[in-house]
Amino acid sequence: MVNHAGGISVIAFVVAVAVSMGYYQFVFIPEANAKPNLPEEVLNPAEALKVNIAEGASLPTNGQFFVPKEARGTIGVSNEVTWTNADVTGHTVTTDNGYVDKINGDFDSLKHGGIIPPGETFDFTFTEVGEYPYHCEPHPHMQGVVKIVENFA
Ligand SMILES: [Cu+2]
Repeated sequence: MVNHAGGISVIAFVVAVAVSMGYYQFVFIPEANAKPNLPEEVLNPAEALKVNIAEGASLPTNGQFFVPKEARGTIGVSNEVTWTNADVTGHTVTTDNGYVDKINGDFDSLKHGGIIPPGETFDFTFTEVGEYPYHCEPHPHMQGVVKIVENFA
């Protein structure tokens, strides 16, 4: 009587490894790289935070630049920000750390139409919780941060 149990378990092990590698390569990685499937209220929140780009903001002595300097929103409620340029000079809203939103791309007005002209607005929706520091590219003394927090409702 020959015992085949050893040989069978080696074959079973090889098959299991092959299957899990295939799953990782052809199912797990493509899903991890795909755009996340997010609820409508995160993609299009009911409210947008308002940040004013102050008149005279291009001058470091102005004291007021992005107002409020810290804008705090809630995911699924107010995770969108509208910047309004109330100055007579063009400005940008540009990420400090190269942040790229999985849905809406680069957090940088320069990648979405360029410098914000006087009287115009720039809008960005953050689809994940986090802290997003930013500045104005031509005027690096202009600094702000958007904080998107969890919805505990
Ligand atoms: Cu500026």
